[in-house]
Amino acid sequence: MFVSALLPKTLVAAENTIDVAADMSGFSLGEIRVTAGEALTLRLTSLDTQFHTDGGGQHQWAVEELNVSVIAPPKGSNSITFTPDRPGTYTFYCDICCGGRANPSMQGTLIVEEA
Ligand SMILES: [Cu+2]
Repeated sequence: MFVSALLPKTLVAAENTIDVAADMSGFSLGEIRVTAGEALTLRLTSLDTQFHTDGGGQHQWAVEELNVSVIAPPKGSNSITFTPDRPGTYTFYCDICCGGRANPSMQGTLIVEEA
């Protein structure tokens, strides 16, 4: 796609690993752009401790339409590797802490661009 060539690639780290941190105020990345058909690893890190009453310090990164979900333990990381094959705009969310999926601060946009 012509437009995508002009966009900075800073959101996509080397070897297609994308790091996202989460705490009670939301995700460190509100928008993530990837390319359809290319495998990527999403590494989610929770910045909260186990003493959080809401969710126990766990956070999730999930995209329902892509059947992808990863849960990071308190003060820890977890990753998932997947290949989005359909271009589109998807909502990723955490369904664990404060209000879950309905909480607007625990949401972001995953943009899968045509290769
Ligand atoms: Cu969360």
